[in-house]
Amino acid sequence: MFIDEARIYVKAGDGGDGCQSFYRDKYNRKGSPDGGPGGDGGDVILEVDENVQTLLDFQYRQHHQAERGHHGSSNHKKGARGADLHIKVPAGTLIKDAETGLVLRDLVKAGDSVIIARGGKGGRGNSRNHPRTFGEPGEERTVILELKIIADVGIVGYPNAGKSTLISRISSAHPKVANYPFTTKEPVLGVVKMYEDATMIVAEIPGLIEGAHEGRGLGDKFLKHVERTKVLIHLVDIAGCEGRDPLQDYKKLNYELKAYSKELVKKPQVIALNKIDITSAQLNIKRFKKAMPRAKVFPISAVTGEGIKELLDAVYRKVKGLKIDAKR
Ligand SMILES: Nc1nc2c(ncn2[C@@H]2O[C@H](COP(=O)(O)OP(=O)(O)OP(=O)(O)O)[C@@H](O)[C@H]2O)c(=O)[nH]1
Ligand SMILES: [Mg+2]
Repeated sequence: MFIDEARIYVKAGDGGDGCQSFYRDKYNRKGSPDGGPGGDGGDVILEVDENVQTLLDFQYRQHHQAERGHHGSSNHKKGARGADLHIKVPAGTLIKDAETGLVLRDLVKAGDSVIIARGGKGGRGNSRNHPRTFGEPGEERTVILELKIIADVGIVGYPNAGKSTLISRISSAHPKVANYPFTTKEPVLGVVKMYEDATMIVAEIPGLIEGAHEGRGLGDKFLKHVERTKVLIHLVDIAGCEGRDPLQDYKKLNYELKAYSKELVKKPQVIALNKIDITSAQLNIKRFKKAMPRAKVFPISAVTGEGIKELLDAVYRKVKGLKIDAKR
């Protein structure tokens, strides 16, 4: 279970100003007041959309503003109301006030919605008894959105195996990629679009090394996330860039999973042999296949993209509970 969190600033539309105007003609030189009222500002509404699954998009857009009301005009004409702003969030989003931390609403299911900032009232137009007034400001506030997510797929593998490179390539997430271990220190979530509306949520699980279950490296604190995923992509640096033996990496990591929980190691795994663009990979692929003749493996390059489509198809089929093709 991951907690996806976003902090957004919302501002409802200001009310439009009332109009100051006098109707004059040759019989009415002094003029009679005919200023129209301003329109109300639009509200900001949070609503559940079933097609939205994470709060990732809010990392790129934090400011959200509804349209202001239009100003009134002469001949008592009222300004148009500002359009409401509908912000789409996933089902299960908890909305908290950023200042007080109080829960404002829990949007549980499709169709749930809440107005989190009300538009300002439009001003009044001038009349015989009143001067015109200005529109009121729309409400503004900062809210925290919180969502509990269960990832469909966990990417596990030794540090530097290319987990961040892979998740950047296949999903909307863009964690830092660097040629040293432990670049990623927290799990990273990404949404993979398969086709049309079909998506799966993938998580990079960082920091697993030999001895992780005893607290080495970043320890076992992220393994609890893996327990809730349906399928694992076990990513192996098949080029052996770190000077280790890829086959040993694979075995040791499985041992860590098992040491943490016997159930975890039984989870369906799809084995991806990464970095096949490096020459040393070819020999290691042969060795790997020879040592594990019954395992279906997917040679890939997270950098060039080779083999990734086949990998994702197989993972997606497993997620959906279908069997992958007969082994190669
Ligand atoms: N040649 C080649 N290099 C790769 C490939 N995938 C990843 N790399 C490189 O391997 C290094 C580590 O990649 P990351 O994606 O940061 O690996 P990671 O598993 O997320 O590593 P940590 O987060 O540090 O545990 C980077 O220098 C990448 O450019 C690949 O398919 N081919
Ligand atoms: Mg990483």
